[in-house]
Amino acid sequence: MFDGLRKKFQNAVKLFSDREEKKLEENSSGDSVSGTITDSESITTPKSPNNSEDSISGNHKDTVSNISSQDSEIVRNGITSRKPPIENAIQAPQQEKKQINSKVKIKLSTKIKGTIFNKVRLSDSEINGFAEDLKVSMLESDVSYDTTEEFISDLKKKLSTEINAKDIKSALFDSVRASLLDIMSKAHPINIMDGIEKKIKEREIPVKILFLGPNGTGKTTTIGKIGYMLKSKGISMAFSASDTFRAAAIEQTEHHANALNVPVIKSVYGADPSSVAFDAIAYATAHNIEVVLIDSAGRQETNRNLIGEIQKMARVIKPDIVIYVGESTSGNAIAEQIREFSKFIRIDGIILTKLDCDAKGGNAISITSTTGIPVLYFGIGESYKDLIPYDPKMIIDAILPN
Ligand SMILES: Nc1nc2c(ncn2[C@@H]2O[C@H](COP(=O)(O)OP(=O)(O)OP(=O)(O)O)[C@@H](O)[C@H]2O)c(=O)[nH]1
Ligand SMILES: [Mg+2]
Repeated sequence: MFDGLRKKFQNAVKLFSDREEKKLEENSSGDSVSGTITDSESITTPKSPNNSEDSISGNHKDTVSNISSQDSEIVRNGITSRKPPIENAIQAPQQEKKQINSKVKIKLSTKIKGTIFNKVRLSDSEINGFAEDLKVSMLESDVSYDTTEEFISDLKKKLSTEINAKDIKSALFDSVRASLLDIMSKAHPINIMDGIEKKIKEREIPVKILFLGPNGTGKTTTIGKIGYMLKSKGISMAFSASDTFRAAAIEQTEHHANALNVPVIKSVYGADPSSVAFDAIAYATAHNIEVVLIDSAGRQETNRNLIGEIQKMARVIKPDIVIYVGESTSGNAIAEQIREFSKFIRIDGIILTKLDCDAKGGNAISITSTTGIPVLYFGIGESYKDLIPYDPKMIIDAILPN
């Protein structure tokens, strides 16, 4: 899980922080100890009128008055002159190249000050470069465009303050973590188990939970997993085999019901799914059963007939919780699918399945902020125990381990 994101985030942070720390190291060593220009480095100096080497001082200063702050001062025989950038040597008239082996005193830059005061402020271009690297990594990992943009602008704000010069990597990790947490905590989180237990306590039973989503995303398997979870809490339930459309769908629901020793209410293929759900609720009411888990056939958001059918189901049974089951491997398409579905039917929460098969994992980050609907659980395998609660901190720790 999250392998793609982990590698990309860590590479981006490591590359950038190594580069910055190296720059700082070089600059700070230049601050305290004079460096040496090697014999191979050539320095351009103006030719003095009397050809005396010592007279380079005054004339040269005029010639190079506009060189950048990156340039170095050359201290030679007690006289200070300037060293233009090696690749950008100023070609003044009557200059000659000389091989000089002399001491170099590197100028105090912001970064050297950073090493003195343990604080450093990254420049806008440095922040933009880092942000751009992360942005590409996120988009490649299926994080949605809008979420990526939002994350990047939040991160830039966080990075534009002073950060610890001694440990740039940790400072970057902390900022990235904080921005990720902001993004992932967008939709108000709901804990459906708490909600179910509260309703049971108040005797508002049966609690009706409808599962819907595109074909093959894992709806029926997830009903088995939620059933397993409810069972471990001692909560009674019935299953409604309301996928009367796909071959073997009824038997599949029955299989899970038998495995968990739960009653299943079913009909024949082609029967009205709403009436099967209605019967299941009546059965639960009659038997004091606390929860009804209602399956439905897979459907695409573009199929108006099947969307009409699920709307009817919602009208008839008035579910307490509607759960959209989508697979994380769908990439960016999933956010659009959910948005389309929610135009027709209220969706209270999302379960993102097959995260174990998703090499990228970006949906886990962006789905909540993109849709505004909370993710409830992740499906991480095919067995009953392979359902874990949505926990932004857990995801962040997986992507950016301490
Ligand atoms: N690896 C993995 N496989 C899963 C997960 N959830 C479901 N599956 C598998 O996905 C396949 C489809 O699961 P179903 O539960 O039948 O999906 P569905 O949405 O009910 O399918 P339809 O009713 O045909 O729309 C099955 O082989 C499941 O075992 C998961 O989290 N991880
Ligand atoms: Mg199914």
